[in-house]
Amino acid sequence: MYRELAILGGVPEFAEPLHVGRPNVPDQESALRRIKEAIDRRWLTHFGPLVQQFERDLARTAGVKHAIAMCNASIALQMLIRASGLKGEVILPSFTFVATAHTLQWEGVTPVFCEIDEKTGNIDPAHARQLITERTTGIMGVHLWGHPAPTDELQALADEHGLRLFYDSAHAIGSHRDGRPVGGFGDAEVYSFHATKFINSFEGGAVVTDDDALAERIRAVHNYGRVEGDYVTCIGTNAKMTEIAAAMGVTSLENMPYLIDVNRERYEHYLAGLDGIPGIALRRPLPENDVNHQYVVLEVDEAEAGLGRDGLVAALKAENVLARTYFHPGCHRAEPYVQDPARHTPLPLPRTERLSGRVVNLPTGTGVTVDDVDRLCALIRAMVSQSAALRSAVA
Ligand code: T4K
Repeated sequence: MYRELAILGGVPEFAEPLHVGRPNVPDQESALRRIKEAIDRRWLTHFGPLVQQFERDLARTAGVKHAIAMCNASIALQMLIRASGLKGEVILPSFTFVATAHTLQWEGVTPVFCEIDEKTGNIDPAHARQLITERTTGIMGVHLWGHPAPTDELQALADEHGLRLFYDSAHAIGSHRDGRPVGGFGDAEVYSFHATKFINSFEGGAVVTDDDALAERIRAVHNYGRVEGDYVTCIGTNAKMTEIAAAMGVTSLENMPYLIDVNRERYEHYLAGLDGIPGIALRRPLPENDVNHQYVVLEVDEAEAGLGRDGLVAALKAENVLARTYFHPGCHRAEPYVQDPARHTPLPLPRTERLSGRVVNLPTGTGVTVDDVDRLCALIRAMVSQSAALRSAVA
């Protein structure tokens, strides 16, 4: 429809859709070789050699002693919550993927949604402090879009109130804060290796921690409660990672420096290509945060751009660019939590509401070329400069 208006400045169409979350498969040959070796060994799951290697590689990446690989990050979060004995209420940002909240609720813990710092999109420790009650047992930080949360402030708050501090680090493997890798903060962190993550194992997740006792309990709960042989110590389940998943995980992880370079190169093209477009700003990392750039996030100021975030997403979709609005509208607006705001959202969350209505995630990673990025930026520039015409087309 927009193209018919002939207002897109002659920027060519994308013949194939551009996706956010297109999986990276950096070295197909090695992944397939490892998968074949696993099949030849007839050792397909249950702590096989590839899972063991992946766990060693992950622990080294995180700078911690223990990594426990699992079938996905949601289950890894649940195993962590279960093994650590969290109860009552846990404080977390509303501005995250709903899995962060659901895993707590699924384990019988009440998620209590906290406000964010609008500059970073991450949890605001000052608001977290206001939410602490006698029922609070922990804080679940999130390194949103791979940008590390304020770890020092959260640690100080947790220490002051005797709370467990965990991180949902689904987006953040390979990111650093003040030179320290994400994975070693708080009592434990959880990575995701879902296909859409820049390091993937088809589906997968892992808990990383320095806490020996916690690691031992997680190992038990993720394997039917068994520690050695058939000796059962607790009620567990089956959350194990397969060898096939680990084959992909090991291969992805050994290519992480290359994949971060790919992400950074695309981010820099976005930075240059979007420079000076009124009302359009790329979210940038704080100086103390070195990030993996797996999410490229644009903020749209409707008053200046003349086009709102949702209008931009619709206009891009018509051009075969499938942008995402991670994480609109915030967990506190999700059906299961909205029904009991006094319990889940005792504070108003105006910053979360504002930011979640203004951001859009753009395609990056090996699934797009820098030429695609340059063309996409030119499209956005044309859309904003012709926003009045676009607005009447959307209406
Ligand atoms: N905590 C946080 C903060 C998270 O963001 C997530 C997951 C979790 C915890 C839980 O982790 P896991 O349990 O998943 O390990 C996706 C992912 O399913 C989810 O992993 C991710 N976060 C969330 C942010 O996004 P969808 O429904 O938006 O993804 P989907 O399947 O629609 O795919 C997105 C795009 O990727 C599509 O445009 C197509 C493309 N794609 C996707 C897949 C799966 C491909 O091209 N190939 C593929 O194989 O949830």
